[in-house]
Amino acid sequence: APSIQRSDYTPLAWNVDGVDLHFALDPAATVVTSRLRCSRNTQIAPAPLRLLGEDLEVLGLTVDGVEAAPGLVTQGEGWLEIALEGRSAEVGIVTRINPQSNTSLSGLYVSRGGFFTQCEAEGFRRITWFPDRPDAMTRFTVTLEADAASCPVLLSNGNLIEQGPLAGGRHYARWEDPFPKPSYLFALVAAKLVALERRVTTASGREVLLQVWVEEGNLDRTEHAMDSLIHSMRWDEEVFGLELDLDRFMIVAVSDFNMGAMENKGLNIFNAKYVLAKPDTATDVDYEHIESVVAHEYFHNWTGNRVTCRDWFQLTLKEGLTVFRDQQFSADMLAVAAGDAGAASARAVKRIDDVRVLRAVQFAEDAGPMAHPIRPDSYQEINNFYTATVYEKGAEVIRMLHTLLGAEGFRNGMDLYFSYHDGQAVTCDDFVDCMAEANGHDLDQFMRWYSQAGTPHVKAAGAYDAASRSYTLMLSQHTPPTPGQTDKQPLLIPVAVGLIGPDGRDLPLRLEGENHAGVTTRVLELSEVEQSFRFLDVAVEPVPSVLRGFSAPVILDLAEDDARLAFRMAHDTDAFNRWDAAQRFAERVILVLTADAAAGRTLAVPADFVAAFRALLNDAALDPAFRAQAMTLPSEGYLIERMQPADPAPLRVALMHLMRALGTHLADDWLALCRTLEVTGPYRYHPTDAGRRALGNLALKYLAAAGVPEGLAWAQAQFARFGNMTEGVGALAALVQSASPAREAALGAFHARYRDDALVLDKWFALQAGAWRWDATAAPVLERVRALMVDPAFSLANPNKVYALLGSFFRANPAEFHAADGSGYAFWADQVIALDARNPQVAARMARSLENWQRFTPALQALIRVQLERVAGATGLSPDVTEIVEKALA
Ligand code: B3K
Ligand code: ZN
Repeated sequence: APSIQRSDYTPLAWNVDGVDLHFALDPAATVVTSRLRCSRNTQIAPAPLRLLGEDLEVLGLTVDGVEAAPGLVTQGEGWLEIALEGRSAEVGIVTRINPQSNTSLSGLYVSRGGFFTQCEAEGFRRITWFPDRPDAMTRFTVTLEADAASCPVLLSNGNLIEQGPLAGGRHYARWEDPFPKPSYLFALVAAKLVALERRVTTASGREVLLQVWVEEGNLDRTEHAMDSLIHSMRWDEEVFGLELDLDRFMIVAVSDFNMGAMENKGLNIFNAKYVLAKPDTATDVDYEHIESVVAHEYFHNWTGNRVTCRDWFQLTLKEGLTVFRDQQFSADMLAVAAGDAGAASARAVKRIDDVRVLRAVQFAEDAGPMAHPIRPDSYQEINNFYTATVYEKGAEVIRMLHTLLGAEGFRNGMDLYFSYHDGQAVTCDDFVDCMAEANGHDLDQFMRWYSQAGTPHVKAAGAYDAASRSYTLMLSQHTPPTPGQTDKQPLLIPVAVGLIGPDGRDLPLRLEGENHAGVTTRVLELSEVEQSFRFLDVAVEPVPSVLRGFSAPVILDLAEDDARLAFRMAHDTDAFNRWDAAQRFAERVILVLTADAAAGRTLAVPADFVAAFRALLNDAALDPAFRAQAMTLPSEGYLIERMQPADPAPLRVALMHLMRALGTHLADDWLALCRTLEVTGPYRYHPTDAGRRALGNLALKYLAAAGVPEGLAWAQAQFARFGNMTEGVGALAALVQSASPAREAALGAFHARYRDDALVLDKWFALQAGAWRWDATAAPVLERVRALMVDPAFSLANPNKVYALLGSFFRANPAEFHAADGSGYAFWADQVIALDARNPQVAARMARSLENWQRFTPALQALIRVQLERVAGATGLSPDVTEIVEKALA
C-alpha cells in the first residue's frame, strides 16, 4: 500500500477564509451544501484548489455562482482539483451522503436515532469536498435542519446565532464559530438529548455556559463530568494562565464511538463511557478516567485547537503535550484531595498508573513491527498512528522537558509558544524551539527523541570507594534497531538518582565539581553513550536508586540481587522506585516459576519474596492505594514482552501458582487487612476511599484465587450487598477469578440486575473474556466468548462491546487466546475480517493484538502466520488493516 512521507509536505495553494455549511439532515439522504470563500496563497507558485472527498455523491459544483465548466475540474482517487483564476473565488458544492449506512463511525453517522460526527483525522472529507488537512484553518458558519421531533437538539461549534421552526415538522439552528479551525475540529450533533447546565465565571470575569448533553434517562449520571470540566478550567487558568475562549462549552455523550472522546471546538463529543457516572454504575477507576478524559479534551482547546498541527506527522505536538497536561492535572487533583500528608503518595500512585500503561503497551509497540518515532516519518493510514507512542511516549518526552527546564522554565516556554503561534498550524520543532528560546537551553540533541524509535536501554552500575568516600555511577545507553532505523544516536536522558544509606535513609548528594550538597535526588543528564558520575563525601556504601519517578521512558538495567530489591521495596524514599522494586522482584520470581513450569519442575515461591510482600501488606503507614499498586503483579502483557520466547501457557501456570501461594501463605494477613479497610458512609469519589476499596478488592482477589473459604465468603457477602459499583465489580472479579462454583450465580445475578445498562454490561463481558481457568475442568474461555457474541446485549456494531469482549480476550487473556491448537487465532482472523467490512478503525485495533507475533514460540508463530496471511489475503481489506498485517508479515 502507498505510504505518505513527512518530507513530502507542501503548503496549500489556496486558503479557505470562510465556509458556510448547510445540512439538510436525513438518515438515509443528507444533503450538504457548502460555500468556500477561497483566496490564493501568493507565497507559492500558482496551483489549482485541491479538495479531498470520500464516498460522496456530488449534486452540484459552482465557481463564483456559475456551474463549473468540466474543463476546470480534474478528479482522481479521493481528490478533486479546480483550476481557479485570480486571487479569490467562491466555490459551491452540494453533496449527498447516507449517514445511516455509515458504519465506520467516521464522518457523519447515526447512533440511536441521532446524528453525530467524528472528523479527526480524515472524516470531514466523508461529509463534503474540502481541503481536509489540519493546516487549512477556516471560519465556519453552520446551519442544521432536521426533524424537530426526533432531533430536537441541534448543535455545532461556537455560538448559536439563530434558530426556529420550518415547515413539515422540521426546524433549524445556525451556529458560528468565531475561531478559525481545521476541518478535523468540526462537529455537529442533532439528537434527542437533555443537558446538565452550569454557568461559571472565568479568571478574567466572563460568564460562560457549560453543558453536558446526554439521553434523557442519563441526566443523573452527568454531575461528575461537569465537576471535572470545571476543575479542568480552573487548573488551566492557574497553572498555565489559559482561559476558556468561548461563551459556551458543550460535552455530548454518544453510545457508538470509536475511541474515547474528541476535542471539537466548543463541542466535545465523548464516548458515553467517559461521561456517564453514578456510584452504582461506575467504579472509582471509571470516575478517574472520566476526570482525565474530560480534562484532556478541554486542555486541547489550547494545545491542539488554538495552536494546531501543520500536518498529521506532528500529531504528538498536540497529543503528547495534552496527555502530559492531563497527567499533571490528575496528579494535582489527587494530591489536593489527599491532603498534605498524603499528597506525595497520591502523586506516585498516579505516576505508577501511567508508567504501567507505558511499559505494557508502548514498550511493546516500540519493540514490534509498528515501532515509530513519536513523530513518524511515514504512514499508510493515519488512524493507525493514534498510538501509545504518539500519546504516552510523547507525553514522557514533554515530561522530560519539564524535568530538564523546571516548572517555571517550562511555563515560560509555553507562554512563548502561544505568543508566537496562537492561531497557527505548526510543527514539533516550533514547540521545542520555544522551549529552547525561553530558557536559553540548547535542545538540538533532545530533538532526537522526536525522530528515533525504540525504547532506549540505560545500564547503570555503581562502585563505592571507601578510601576516597566516593561513589561512582556508570551510566550507558543503547537503543536497539527498529524497522527502517538501524543506527541509533545517543539521546539526552534525564536520570534521577538517589543514594540510600544502610539505615534506609537517603544520603545527601554532592556531585564532583559542584559545591552544593543537601539534595537527596539529583537529575543526571546522560547525553553520551557512556558517562560516569562521581558523588563525593559518601560516608558508607549506598544502595543506588536510579530513574526515580521514572524520569525517562527507558528500560533500566541495574544488577540487583533479591536482598537489594527487598531492601528498596522496604525503604526507597522515592515511592515510584519503591513500587518498581516490588515489580522487579515479582517479575524475577514469575519468570523463574515460568521456566520451571515449562520444564515440568515443581514450583516454589521464594520465602524472601513472600516475606517482602508480607511486609508491604502489613505496613499500615503506607497509603492503601500505594499498597494496592505495589501488590498488583506486573501485567501478563508486560511479562510476555520480557520473555524470550514468549510462552503464555507456562506463564499463566506461574501466575496462578504465585497468586495462590500469596493468597494461602498470607491468608490471615489479607483477612485482617480486609477488616481494617471497610469504608462507611455514602459513596464519594475520593482517593482515600478509592485506595481502601482498591486494596480491599485486591485482597479478595488473592484470597479467592487461593480458594480461602473466609475470603470467598467475604467476596460473596460483598457482592450480595454492594453499595457501589467498585465494591460490586471488585467482588464479582474475585469470584470470577476463582474456582468457586459461586462465580456463575454471581455473573447471572449481575446480568439480571444490569441487563439494560450497556456500560455496566461491558464490565460483565470483559470479566468473562479475561477470565483465567482456575478450575482446570472448565471449558476454554473461547467457548464462553463465542456464546457471549450471540447474547442480545452484544453487537459488533458497537465499539465498546467489541473492546469489552473481543479486546479483553485478545489482549487481557494471553494464555487462552494463544491456545496451543490455534483456535484463538482462527477466531481472531474471523473477527478482524468481519469487523473490517463495517468499521476499519475498530478492526485495525483488534488486528494489532497479534502484531508482536514473532516474540512467541515457533509452534505458536507458525499458527499465527497462517491467520495473518489469511487476513492479509482477504478481499476488500481496508488500508487500516492492510497496513497492520503487512507490517507484521514484513
Ligand atoms: N484527538 C482525538 C483522537 C482522534 C482519533 C482519530 N482516529 C482524541 C484525543 O486525543 O483527545
Ligand atoms: Zn488528545
